[in-house]
Amino acid sequence: MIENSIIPDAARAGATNSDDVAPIFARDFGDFTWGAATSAYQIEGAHNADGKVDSIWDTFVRRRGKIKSRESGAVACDHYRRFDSDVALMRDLSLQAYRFSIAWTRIFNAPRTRANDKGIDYYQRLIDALLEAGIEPFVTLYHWDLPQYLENTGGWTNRDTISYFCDYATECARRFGDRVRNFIVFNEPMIFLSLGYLLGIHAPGRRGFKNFFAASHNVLLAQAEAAREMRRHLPNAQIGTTISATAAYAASASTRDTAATTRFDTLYNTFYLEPVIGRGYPTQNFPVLKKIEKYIQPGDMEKIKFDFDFWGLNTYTRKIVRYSRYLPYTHWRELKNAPNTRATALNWEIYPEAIYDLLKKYSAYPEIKKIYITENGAAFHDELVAGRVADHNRIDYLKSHLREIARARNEGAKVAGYFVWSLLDNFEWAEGYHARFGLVHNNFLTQARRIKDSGYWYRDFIRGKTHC
Ligand code: IFM
Repeated sequence: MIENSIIPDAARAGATNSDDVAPIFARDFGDFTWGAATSAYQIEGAHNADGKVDSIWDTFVRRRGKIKSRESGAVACDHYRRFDSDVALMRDLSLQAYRFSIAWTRIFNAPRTRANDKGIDYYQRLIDALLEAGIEPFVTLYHWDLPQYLENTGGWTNRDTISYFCDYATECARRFGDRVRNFIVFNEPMIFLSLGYLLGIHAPGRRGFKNFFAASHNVLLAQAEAAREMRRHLPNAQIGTTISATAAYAASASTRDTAATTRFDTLYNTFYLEPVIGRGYPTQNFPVLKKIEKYIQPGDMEKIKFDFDFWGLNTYTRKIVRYSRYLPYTHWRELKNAPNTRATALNWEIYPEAIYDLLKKYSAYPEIKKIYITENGAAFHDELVAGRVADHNRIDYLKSHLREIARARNEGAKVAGYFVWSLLDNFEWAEGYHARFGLVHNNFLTQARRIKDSGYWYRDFIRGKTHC
């Protein structure tokens, strides 16, 4: 939990949002990287092109009732075929960096086989186009799209998947490491493991503690083993990994509410961090998490550690947490957004101070050397009217969050860059296409792209012509 922060709201010193605050320009952030992010399944489409096989998301979207409006990422933004013009858009936006993920199923289309040259070639061309445009690639190895052939043998619940992941990471290091300096091993373990292995609402649709804890432990082992392989092959690369983070505030100062908030914070914010930095699983105050111990083999807690060059944080909103005697295991409930608070199209409360609190929280870990905000942004019901998307709500969101990042950085937070989620409107998993996060609007029927007002604002901000 964020210490001493009980529903802080307007009382918080330094809270921004008023009009009479001093302007902050990109240059005020000093040496900082400005980018945007996407992931393979959410934008590439071309789901069976050039030797690509099914991932768990290709199969999951075919299951009735799993995705709103029965949509899928089979075509998505067709970025696989349009990456050249999308890189031109990134250049128009003056992006300095672009975070994207590699689809494992384009690289290896069967277990223990030769890598698929066409898949490799696609990413090499994308990377070359980025470098040519002066845009630094930040490459995520795993953004949730496990090969279905591995799911068929147990997926992340099977320890054998660790060595398959290491082979894949090694291949990426060998084939892309000559031109990529920044790698991110996993995207948001907490999210894909809880939604995909505990609650069954994301791929692969499994449920229950057994799946969740076995998969969680194996993912963290795979993360460290793969990172070690990559560092061995690429001693000069920056190897990082990305976690999701949600600032949690207690609904009251009562002991029960603060203890519930600590449990929430443990699961959401530290469970997938602390073992990696050598502190072990933080199970002390949250008994159900001890179930993971059943999956720990001798030597694992050494193997699970890795000294990452940077940590990516993805963060969007906050939660206010209250104790609940009725909810088993966690004994908390998240309060609904208060009526007077602003929220996005996914009803995520807009609370910029959360990013400040999180940056302070993670910067306090001596083991964390550097942080990138690898995702932050907002979904709104954007409309293209007479060729323009006037998404001023998104501009406000970005400005208010950037101001909080500047505040944290001025106070010593180790943050070195910011990536808007997302470059393009894209496939928002179980939500389908209705949640538009892009700086660039996409017409999913024609694939016509249009830079939104927020994209122009971000471009001008990066160029130093406007401020937040
Ligand atoms: O779209 C997702 C992304 O894939 C992972 N982080 C959160 C985003 C918005 O929900």
